[in-house]
Amino acid sequence: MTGSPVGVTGPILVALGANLESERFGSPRQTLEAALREMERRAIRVVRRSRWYESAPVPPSDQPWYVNGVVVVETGLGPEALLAVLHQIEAEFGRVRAERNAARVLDLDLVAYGDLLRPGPDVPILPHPRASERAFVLLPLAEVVPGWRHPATGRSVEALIAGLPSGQEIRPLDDP
Ligand code: PH2
Ligand code: MG
Ligand code: MG
Repeated sequence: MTGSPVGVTGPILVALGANLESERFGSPRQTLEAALREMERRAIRVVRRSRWYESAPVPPSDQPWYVNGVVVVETGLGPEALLAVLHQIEAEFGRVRAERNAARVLDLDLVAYGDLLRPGPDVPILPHPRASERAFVLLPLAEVVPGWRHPATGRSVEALIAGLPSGQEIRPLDDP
């Protein structure tokens, strides 16, 4: 992939999610659109984007449904720097870090940084450890990179989707 640091092949994938209104940006979908513009402003080029999806909270709860999407980006930033910028954008957008899976105005997750494998625990695990179990990541991912293979397991995104347990409710939103 052009624009990525030397030695890394395969797409850099960022998953976006939101399920709370933002005072500054409005609905979750408007917030996600604004977040994409902010990424561009910070030299994270969005080269492909999925449709937006609405999805029930995972695990099931009485939180509002989420809006989710996945984009392919190109950037000269390495994984640490990219994550740092994504976290800065979340903070700028008013994200309050509460417990895991809490409702949020903006979530920007680095799903994969090309074929890079990082085991943790001292660095964030790559690919994102929960992405392969989540319909709200896999369905939009299959749209932007059909045939994508998990760099650790070699399983295709289509196979991962086929293996999802039933019950994760998700549907594409109409185009604007
Ligand atoms: N994000 C979570 C937890 N649960 N559920 C949906 N539907 N969409 C999300 O983006 C999401 C979630 C933690 O980041
Ligand atoms: Mg997340
Ligand atoms: Mg996150």
